[in-house]
Amino acid sequence: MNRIAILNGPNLNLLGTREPEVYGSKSLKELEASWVAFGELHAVEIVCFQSNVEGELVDAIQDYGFEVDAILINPGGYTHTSVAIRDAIAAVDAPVYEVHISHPDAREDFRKTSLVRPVCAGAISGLGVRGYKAVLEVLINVE
Ligand code: CA2
Repeated sequence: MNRIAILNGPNLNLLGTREPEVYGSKSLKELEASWVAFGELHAVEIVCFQSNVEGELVDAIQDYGFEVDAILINPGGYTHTSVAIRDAIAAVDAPVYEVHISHPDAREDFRKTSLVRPVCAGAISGLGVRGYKAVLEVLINVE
């Protein structure tokens, strides 16, 4: 595992500003810096990208999906709606892991369907923002 991309979708740029009981108190910038530093400790390059725009996430999946060894993606609200993001995940070589901070299955009914999960290699939810690093630990095979 030499290079991993972490992609975050709509509204995740607001992390740390509202609803800390659901989404934690750290900003996305702080979290991204901690993931990059964790990768550096283990000689793995971590690249991070966030967009509120569906097509930009599709572009990022296509761009990184043939370059990196794995992708972590939190598609935010697009998880439940985006055929385009699902199709992009299915089209690339890199295994893609779905990450959610909250546990959408235990929330509103409209969050109970994930269009991306069937084409992902794995998924984690409900463990707060620590879920991202938990996936990194498994992929890099360290704690
Ligand atoms: O639990 C997750 O990670 C979600 O992907 C978060 C999405 C939601 O639509 C999904 O159903 C589950 C929403 C992200 C909103 O992020 C905010 C962060 C801070 C303040 C307000 C919103």
